Amino acid sequence: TSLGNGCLIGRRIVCCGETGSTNTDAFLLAEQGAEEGTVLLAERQLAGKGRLGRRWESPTGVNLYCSVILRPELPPYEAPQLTFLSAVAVARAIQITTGLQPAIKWPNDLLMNGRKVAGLLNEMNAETDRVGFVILGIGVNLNMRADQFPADLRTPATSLLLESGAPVSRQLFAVHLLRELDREYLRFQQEGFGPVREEWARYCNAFGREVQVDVGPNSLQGPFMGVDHDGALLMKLSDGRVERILSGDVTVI
Ligand code: BT5
Repeated sequence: TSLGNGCLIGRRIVCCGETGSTNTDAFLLAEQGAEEGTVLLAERQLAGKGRLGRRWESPTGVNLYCSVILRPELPPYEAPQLTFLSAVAVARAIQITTGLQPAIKWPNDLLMNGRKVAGLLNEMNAETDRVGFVILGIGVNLNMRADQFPADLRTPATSLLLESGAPVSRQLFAVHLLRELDREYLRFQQEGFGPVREEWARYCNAFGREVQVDVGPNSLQGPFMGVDHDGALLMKLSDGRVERILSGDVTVI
């Protein structure tokens, strides 16, 4: 299938019933030369991946598991900009399909009422000075019921069904998501990171607010100032210095 309408993203869509991880499949396809804009969708993932070796719960038929192959002309350190781009596209697709506004939690979570409804996992293949390809991995809990979450995720996680009370069509959600991704990617190529960063800030749950960031055993507090060109979180410390944080856990206080 293909999304048509001259879109780059979704000009080829590969759907499968069951797979290990759509990101792993997309990575292999990209290595074999699959064109930019190729999208993989699965009904179910047996080994859905989160970051840092974590697991992404991927039950059959109820959610969206999607990976998109991009070949941007970017230096590798700027590739994280695409995570912000996909976060904005997912936020918009959620807003269009449910009428509810999600919040983006740096760096890669989408929340509704403080609970995680979607996660992003971007993987890249890069040489030293340029990106070969990036896989945008997107998991959105659409129609997952409370009893389909493992017990430890029932409080921290949610789905669009649980938040809005109405089921969301997977096809419709996918169409909106791919359209928004396409639009944002085109604008990103023409205008750079600026507009994505601005849009991201509108959805961010912490922008300008006092946050605590836990980095390993250390914890820092201060106002969340924004994100840098490489995706680093910028926060102002009490001595006025601006600290760049590349990975950590953010809590709004
Ligand atoms: C993520 O990792 O949030 C990235 C998730 C990316 C999933 C997509 S699905 C399509 C593509 N193919 C893949 O194999 N992956 C991508 P992270 O920030 O590390 O969050 C993982 C943590 O979120 C887990 O340790 C759980 O605590 C929680 N979690 C797991 N499954 C969840 C779910 N379905 N909904 C909400 N939270 C979940």
